[in-house]
Amino acid sequence: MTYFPNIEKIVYEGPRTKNPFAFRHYNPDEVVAGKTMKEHLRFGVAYWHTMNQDGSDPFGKPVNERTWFGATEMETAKNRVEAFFEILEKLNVEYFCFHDVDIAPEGDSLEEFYRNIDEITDLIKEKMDATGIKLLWNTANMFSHPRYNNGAASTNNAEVYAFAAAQIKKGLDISKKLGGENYVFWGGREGYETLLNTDMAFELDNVARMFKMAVAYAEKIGHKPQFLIEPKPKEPSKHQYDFDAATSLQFIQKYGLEGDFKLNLEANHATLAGHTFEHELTVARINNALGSIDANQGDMLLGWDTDEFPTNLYDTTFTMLELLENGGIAPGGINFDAKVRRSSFAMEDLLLAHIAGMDTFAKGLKVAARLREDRFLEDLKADRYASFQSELGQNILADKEDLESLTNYALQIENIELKSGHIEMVKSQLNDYITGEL
Ligand code: XLS
Ligand code: NI
Ligand code: NI
Repeated sequence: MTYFPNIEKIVYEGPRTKNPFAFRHYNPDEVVAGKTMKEHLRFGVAYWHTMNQDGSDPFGKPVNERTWFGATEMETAKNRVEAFFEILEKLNVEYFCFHDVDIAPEGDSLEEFYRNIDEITDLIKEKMDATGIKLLWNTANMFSHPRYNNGAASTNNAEVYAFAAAQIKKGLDISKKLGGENYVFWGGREGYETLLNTDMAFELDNVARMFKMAVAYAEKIGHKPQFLIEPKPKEPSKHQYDFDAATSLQFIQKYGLEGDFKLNLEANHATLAGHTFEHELTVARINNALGSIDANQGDMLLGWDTDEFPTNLYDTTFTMLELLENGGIAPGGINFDAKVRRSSFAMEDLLLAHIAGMDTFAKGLKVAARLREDRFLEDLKADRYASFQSELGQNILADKEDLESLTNYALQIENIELKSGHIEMVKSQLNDYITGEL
């Protein structure tokens, strides 16, 4: 049984191909900046957007044409595994990510949920063994069920806290079973609606307590994935605790979680927080916390997490510059946390949309590599900070100066010469790199 009978495995055909089911830039084994594109990009497909998303929105019913629905929820769940691995293989993608509820029906009790998860992960494991496709990360969905109305690890209800723990425990068990390389915590309901009834310190202590329990359990079962916190400022909660990279890092540092936790950064979450994605990536990188990426893009005219497939070349170029500067993203990857638009409802759009995202990242990688080869930004920055190469600058950097010595120096200065940044010219030159003229 195949769900995409008319689509062959997608291969690289170069930018001039007219075949929509071909890569125009992503050539997995091509070496760029010392590594193959495949090694650089470590693409992953998100189960939830690809297999579970029905195209409905707050104003409209489901529209997506999907052929994997069966007579029971479990039958559908099994069909989805088949179809999912067909997509991964046809896209030549090596990694995938999922929430517990994406793969298996929750049933009427925790025991039933566990049984369903066991059965489906057996199937997933078979597929992984047969194809060599690997689990980038999994996570527990602790935001959709009504019990999580007031949060999961930050809940006001101790029994809900216990339920969240049970989902995380199972999440780590299946991470071990499937050899997951990372484990993600995105706190969709970990936040508050109003401070009138919220004890923020109490809730944050409890979130950290839960994370420490997760680390302890991973150690106990002898399977420790890289733990990742995924920041997002809001939505669904009005205010989410893991607001952005800087806030999440402060949390990690306050509770001494640096050794086990890094960040999973999502482009659309960055813009919701009022940052560019490259800002978030830089904040994580300079704090040794750049763990993995949820690749998507938002729409500046819409104020929510629209999770569009990344097609903006400037964004992917800046992202790849950061990833190269970081020395790579492994054991993280580039997970397409992205969904097809409501008007892209056909089955084949699932492949076309991923091809678009993969090509945009591949092209971004090539541009970023060229920029680095030419030392375009390095030279720009070296020139901008050149005054720190002077005797005065070197003394400051060597911590040889103090307020008094600097005051003595300042008193001798007759005229400070400032240099123009010529930033418009820089941006125009960057255009030439992107269009391939440079
Ligand atoms: C939602 C998040 C979510 C996480 C995984 O906005 O991006 O999909 O990536 O729970
Ligand atoms: Ni995400
Ligand atoms: Ni998101």
